[in-house]
Amino acid sequence: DRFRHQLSASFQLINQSLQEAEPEKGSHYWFSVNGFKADLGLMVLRPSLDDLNQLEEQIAKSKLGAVLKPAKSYVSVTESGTYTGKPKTDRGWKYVNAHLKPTLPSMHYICFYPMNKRRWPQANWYTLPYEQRQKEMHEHGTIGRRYAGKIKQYITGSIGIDDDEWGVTLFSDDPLQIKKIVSEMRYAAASAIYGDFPYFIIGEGIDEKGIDHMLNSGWEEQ
Ligand code: 76R
Repeated sequence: DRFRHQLSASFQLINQSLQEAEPEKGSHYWFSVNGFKADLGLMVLRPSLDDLNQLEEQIAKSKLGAVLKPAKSYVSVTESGTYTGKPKTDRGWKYVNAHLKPTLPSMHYICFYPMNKRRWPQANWYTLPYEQRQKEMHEHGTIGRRYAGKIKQYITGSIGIDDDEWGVTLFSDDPLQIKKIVSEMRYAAASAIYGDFPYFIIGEGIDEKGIDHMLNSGWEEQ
């Protein structure tokens, strides 16, 4: 029991240093993972790999880190689509900046999955002419924009950084909207012909109280 309270205290310290760095140095989102792939999830945005490493070290050396077993990890850099060219309006620049240096939303559900574009002989995204990729991404974007207000999406690039090519992070207050947008996009060529999706993670955002509950309450007597 004492040990569990130490874990809570350890979590508080980690969360405190996250909060102290923000909002100047990024944003973060804690979540409870559905299914037994993992229990606790943390998405952190920082301006450099160095900042991320420092945080990873702090967690690894903490009491909480001593009991956590890494289930999945993904490193990538925020990206804003280029197929529409440079923004021409203030609203356009606002959109780009909001995707390059996001403050993660407080929506209740998070979905994360990596994505690759195929390099099959008959379906090679990387040998398509720019105009065709632009056309496919436009169709893709048209579907996406219908979810404005219901889904917040962040595309992060990971070519040369992690195992897959992009990380897709979706936030929503309604998990069925997540299922819906991903299903709908599957039928557009950008995903239907060229997309591969190694795995999915879905979870529920939790605050300090929720994490304290996860670490401390409801344990069956040993
Ligand atoms: O031209 C345009 O209008 C499109 C703007 C746009 C680009 C360039 C855009 C819009 N995306 C772009 C790039 Mn996207 N996105 C995904 C997924 O599950 C799946 O099938 C795909 C996972 C989702 C759910 C999603 C949502 N997008 C990309 C790229 C990089 C491709 C490259 O560079 O070659 C990937 C991998 C990707 C994947 N996308 C949108 C959305 C949504 C909701 C939008 C509309 C956003 C808005 O206008 O507010």
